[in-house]
Amino acid sequence: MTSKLKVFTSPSAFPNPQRLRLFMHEKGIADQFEEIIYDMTSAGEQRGWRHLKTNPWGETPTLQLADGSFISETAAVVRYLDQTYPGRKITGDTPLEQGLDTMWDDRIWVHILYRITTAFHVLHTGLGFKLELTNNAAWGEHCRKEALAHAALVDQHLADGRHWLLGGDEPTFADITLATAIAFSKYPVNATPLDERFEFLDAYWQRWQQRPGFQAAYADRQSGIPALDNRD
Ligand SMILES: N[C@@H](CCC(=O)N[C@@H](CS)C(=O)NCC(=O)O)C(=O)O
Repeated sequence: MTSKLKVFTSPSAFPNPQRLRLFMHEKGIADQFEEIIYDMTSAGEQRGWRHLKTNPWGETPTLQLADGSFISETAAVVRYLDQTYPGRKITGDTPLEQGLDTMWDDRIWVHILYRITTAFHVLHTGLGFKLELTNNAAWGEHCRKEALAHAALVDQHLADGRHWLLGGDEPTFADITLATAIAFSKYPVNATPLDERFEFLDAYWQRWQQRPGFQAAYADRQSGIPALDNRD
């Protein structure tokens, strides 16, 4: 019997559950949860009726609370856990930090990560024929260009030598979103590796890989990125 809260996720190749997983490792609370990892592609468990009862949007991640209710949407789950558990406040300590973290997280999620995931879904069969019904090369290509344009703005922001988006000593949640966006840009079928295109994002990506929390979050070796999955 376990009294751990359940979190419904996917392998590390999937960027939104990975944002949550990376947050949990950076916060030091990952071992306090029971993780149920769905088979996202061939089985498509996330779109079956059992999961739809927990999250009608048919997505991961989803967290089950002690009273049996559910909370989903990555940023919502992260902000809830960050406030509930002790330790470093990864979504920011002060109201200003929280505001800036949300600003950067929104910019990166909406304009970079969501663009790349849309390109993933519409440029090829994405999650597989059982799940993907839309193919739209022009839309996918537009999304890829938007992601690159916004990544260039973030690269400029990092050009002043700061290590993390807010300029502090440790990454915040927006940095976690940016790390997963870079990782997903490198996913073989996406073929838009942001670290190879942008100098400061490259240094930033190297910096992330040194962190124990990052290494723990990618320990399943299912990111699809050879440099992560084959490291010592
Ligand atoms: N807005 C959602 C997006 C979640 C999302 O897109 N999750 C993907 C994995 S990265 C998913 O579950 N996709 C399943 C599907 O499309 O069937 C969030 O932040 O939680």
